[in-house]
Amino acid sequence: MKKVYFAGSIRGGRVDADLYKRMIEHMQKTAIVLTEHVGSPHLNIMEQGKRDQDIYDQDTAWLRESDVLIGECTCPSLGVGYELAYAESRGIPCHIFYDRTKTQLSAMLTGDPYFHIHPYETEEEIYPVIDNILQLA
Ligand code: 6K6
Repeated sequence: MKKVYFAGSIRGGRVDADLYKRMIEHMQKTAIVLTEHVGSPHLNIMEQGKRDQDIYDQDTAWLRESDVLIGECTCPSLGVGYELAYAESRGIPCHIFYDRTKTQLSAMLTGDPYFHIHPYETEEEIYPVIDNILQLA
C-alpha cells in the first residue's frame, strides 16, 4: 500500500481538524497514512511531553519515506508550508486541497508549477480526487 504524508495545520489553528480526520479515514481505506495524529481531536494532550526537535526529526523521516504528500491548506500553517517545500526538494509528489470559498491560497504555492493544486467548494468534491491520486501514486 502507498504511504501518504497527510499535512494539516496544528499550531496554525485547528478549525478544520474534523475535516482532516474524515480525509485521513477515507485515505486509510486504500493507503497507509503516516500522520494520523494530524486529525486527532486530542492533540493538546498528545503534544504534551514531546520535544519540538523530536517532532521535526520524526516528521522529516516520515516525509522522506512517503510516496505522496496530501495537504489540506485552507487554514494557513507555517509547518505545512515547510513540509511542502521539504517534499518538493526531495521530489515527492505534492497535492494541495483548499476551500476556495474560505481562503485565497498563498502565491508561493499557486505560483509553483511543481504543486498539484485542487481548489474545492464542497467537501464531497475532495474524495474522488483523493481516490484518483492514490490510484496513480
Ligand atoms: C501531536 C500529536 C502527538 O504529538 C504531537 C505533537 N505535535 C506534532 N506532531 C507531529 N507533527 C507535527 C506536530 N506539530 C506540527 N507537526 C507537523 O507540522 C504536522 O505534520 C503538520 O502537517 C504540520 C503542522 O504545522 P503547524 O505549524 O501548524 O504546527
